Amino acid sequence: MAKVKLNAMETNQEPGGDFDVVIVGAGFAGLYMLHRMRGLGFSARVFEAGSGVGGTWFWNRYPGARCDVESMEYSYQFSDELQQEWVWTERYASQPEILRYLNHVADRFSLRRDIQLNTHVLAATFNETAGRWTIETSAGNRVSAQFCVMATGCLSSTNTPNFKGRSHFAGPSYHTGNWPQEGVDFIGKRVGVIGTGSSAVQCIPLIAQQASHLNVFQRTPTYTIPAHNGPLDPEVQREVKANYANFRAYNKLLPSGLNIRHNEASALAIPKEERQHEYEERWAHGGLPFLGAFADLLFSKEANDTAAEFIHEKIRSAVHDPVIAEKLLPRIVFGCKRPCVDTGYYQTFNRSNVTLVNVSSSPIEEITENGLTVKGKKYELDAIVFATGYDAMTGSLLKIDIRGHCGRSLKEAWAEGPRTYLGVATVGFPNLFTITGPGSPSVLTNMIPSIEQHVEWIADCVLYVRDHGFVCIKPTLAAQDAWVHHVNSVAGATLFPTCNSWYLGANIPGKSRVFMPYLGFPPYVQKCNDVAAKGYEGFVLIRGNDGERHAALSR
Ligand code: NA7
Repeated sequence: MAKVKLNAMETNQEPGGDFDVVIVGAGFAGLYMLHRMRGLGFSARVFEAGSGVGGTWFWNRYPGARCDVESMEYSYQFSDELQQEWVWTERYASQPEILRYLNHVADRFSLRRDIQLNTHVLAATFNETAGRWTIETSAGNRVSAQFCVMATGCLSSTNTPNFKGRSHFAGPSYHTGNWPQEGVDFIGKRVGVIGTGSSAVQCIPLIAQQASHLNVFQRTPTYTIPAHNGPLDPEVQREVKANYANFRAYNKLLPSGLNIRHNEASALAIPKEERQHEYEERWAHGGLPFLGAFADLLFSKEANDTAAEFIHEKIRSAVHDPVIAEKLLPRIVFGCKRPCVDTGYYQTFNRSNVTLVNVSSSPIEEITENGLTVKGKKYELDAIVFATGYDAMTGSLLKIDIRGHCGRSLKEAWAEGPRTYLGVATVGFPNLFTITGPGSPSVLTNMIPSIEQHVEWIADCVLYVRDHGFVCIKPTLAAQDAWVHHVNSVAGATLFPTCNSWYLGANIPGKSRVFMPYLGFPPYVQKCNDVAAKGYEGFVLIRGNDGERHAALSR
């Protein structure tokens, strides 16, 4: 930590400046974007809200925070030296280990000198006459940039529901996505965890070990697959590293960019025993590869039911009390919310100090000074943990007052749900790019290759603009409309829209219900490559003097 603080002090804090590129966020996306832009000779400045680099992995320090993608995959591949030298210690890396990795990356590529920490970007305004963005920050910066890249993350704007009486609670409360750096001691405390998504599933088993009593307030039971985490076998690591380029290239051809073996068979086309065998093998292997058990799990409700039933049986056998087990059974389509990956989640409900409280039919009524009430019953608590998720994919973007063509805000442009071309650009916002934005595969993939693909595509695009004498690039309405239509029709053919997931924005009251990510990493990459190869098909490229540019941008 001392080192991070020192580097923060060393960071350039000039209030003004003109840059080729301003990048918002210093997580996986922002760090690589900076490295790439600098490598191409562009001047760049990164603004980061946190007091250190790391993004998601800086903020999510709750007990048990861990990646659900295996360590050998969840890392950058742009530098072979980097991927060869870094040694992962566990099959699934913990938050502290990933944060150490990102700090190593920041140091190894001397990134810190262009990163300003402790700085929220408040506004980004496009000036049509100058053809440049003006970026204003909480630290008083007012800088200009030809290009603005939003590397703000898909799950970084926390959602704390506005429960009645929330501010009356006398004890400490925490959101998993904004956890105190110094950690939290729950020993001897009566703790309430609200939510049973991925963050809750990771922290509940560990908080239960400390708390005198833990109440888990569950609205929707979740599917979770055991991680079977453990030390990473050095031999496995050596083998992957010996063939890293091929391993990475192979994974990129898989639907989620993840090293999941996809069974092409239908769950319904084989005898029950064979199906059970496949599920058992996947359960024993652990983690997200369970999703690849059969080709039709996300397309046929009948096929999906077979997976749901299998997991129901696993829950029944893990949880001793049949009444509690029944309450834990998820009734939604398996996979329509991202499945969790756990260590001892269901077993935690066998502990005598853990109570599962159903808040589905009777929601939390009120938070009081000493706890909260459900159905008139009072739960006394010393601490509350909000594991209540995020305003995903659009939340962090819309918190910034982004104004493009004619001063129109992104909030207005996306009032009916986000609309982008390829998830990287939006009509009316020239020279603005979003890394893993809505309309791109992002959260349905291994995020790191998705981020790298976007960073490289954006960097190539900026280079093309510069080298061909253009000054601005913006998507056409026709290209954007066609892409949005395509994203929706692909999602519409699946079971994804059947449940109230954050993929659909359904967890945020008032948010438009639109399926935000694009399903299918390889076709997406192909489409992006084609667009670039055709001279940025679907974009308008603008050159010329101030007057011509202004006229072109105003159209
Ligand atoms: P998630 O997956 O969005 O989970 C949030 C949880 O909080 C979920 O169980 C919600 O229930 C629950 N929630 C939200 N609002 C309420 C209210 N008002 N009352 C009761 N319960 C509520 O967020 P996570 O942080 O766990 O995981 C996010 C992603 O990070 C995850 O998908 C992985 O990709 C990594 P609901 O299901 O909405 O009924």
